[in-house]
Amino acid sequence: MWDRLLVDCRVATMAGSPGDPLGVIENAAIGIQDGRIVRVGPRTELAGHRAREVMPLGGAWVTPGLIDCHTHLIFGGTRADEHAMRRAGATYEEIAEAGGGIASTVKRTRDASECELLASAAMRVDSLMKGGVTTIEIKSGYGLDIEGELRLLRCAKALAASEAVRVVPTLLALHALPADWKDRRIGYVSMMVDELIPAAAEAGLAEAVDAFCEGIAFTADEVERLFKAAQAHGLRVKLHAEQLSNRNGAALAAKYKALSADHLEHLDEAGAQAMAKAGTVAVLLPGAFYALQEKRKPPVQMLRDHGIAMAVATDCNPGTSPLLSPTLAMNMACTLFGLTPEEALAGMTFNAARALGLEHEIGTIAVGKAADLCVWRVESLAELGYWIGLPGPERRIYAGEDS
Ligand code: DI6
Ligand code: FE
Repeated sequence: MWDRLLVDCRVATMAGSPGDPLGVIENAAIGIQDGRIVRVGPRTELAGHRAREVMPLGGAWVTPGLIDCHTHLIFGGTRADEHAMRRAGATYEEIAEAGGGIASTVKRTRDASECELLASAAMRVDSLMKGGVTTIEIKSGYGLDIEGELRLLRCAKALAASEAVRVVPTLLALHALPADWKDRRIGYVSMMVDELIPAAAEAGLAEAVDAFCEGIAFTADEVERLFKAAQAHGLRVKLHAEQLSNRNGAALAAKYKALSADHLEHLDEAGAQAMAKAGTVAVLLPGAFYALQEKRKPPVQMLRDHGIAMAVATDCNPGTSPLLSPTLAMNMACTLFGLTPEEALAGMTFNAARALGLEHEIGTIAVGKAADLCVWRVESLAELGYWIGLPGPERRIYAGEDS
């Protein structure tokens, strides 16, 4: 006997075909046992099965639980003051060069106790969960020294234990050069490459390694040193690439078989070709584009032409994307970047799973996968990309349980 049987629903498995990208099953049923999906199909095919709990869903839509594959949500303080400065005309780069930006969050993060960090991060996680998220990637990157970065990864682990959500920790090892290392760039990169990566890998605190490849951050050569070390320690890589300018980050990411290259507003043809060849996912972050009031959009048609998978994420962070809603991220991906609602939903399910290297476990409704599901009281799933501020699903099921 199964634990649960969801009936009277329409299912988007997200494991469809080019002609039916949502993989729709009308009048469907989903069997759940031990937190996993054991059957999905038309109800008539599941008719003989019994379950301890039968849940009639009154014709609602069921999708995989949403996956937010790019966040930086553990940090101290906020940057609401910079939001005001930017409204008065200052640019993100100007604020960063004047000692604000990431450096100011680093200070607030260092000053915060672990308890304070966890409490404020839990509020952000809860908001994303209410929006339908069942898996969250969380990057470090506001420590900027060995202990500070490891501390953030330990916080991510603590959140994973306390919240009903899967947390995927990423070591963002090269995010910003601290002011006191200004004249010692090479030494700083060496510290992260030679000490931080081995320490994080040995402690099992990170699934992947990330960096910010940008004029105000790190060069492609510096990032390459980091990627070599990550690979030597068995960690996958991903990269903040071509956000504010083109630094050949996408091609570098592809060279190291990165799971994803993220942002990509300034991606060029060569970068796209390299990503397509390597199977690197493009993670689009409309919250940062919106908050920075950028003009240049990621080349979505170029990504489509190359068959590059597109994911969508909140980039939840205090500086460039204080975005707490996955449904708003999907709406913005449609309205600002021109994704179809189906692409936006694939971007927060199947393609987001690929961006985390977890496509065998989550991202579609299929036998053997985790029973992470959202039940949406909508007429059509196009509404997920349509409402501006849809609060979230009617039910969110994580590992087979409502939460
Ligand atoms: N790119 C971003 O958009 C964030 N980090 C990064 O590498 C910004 C983080 C911040 O401003 O605090
Ligand atoms: Fe980011």
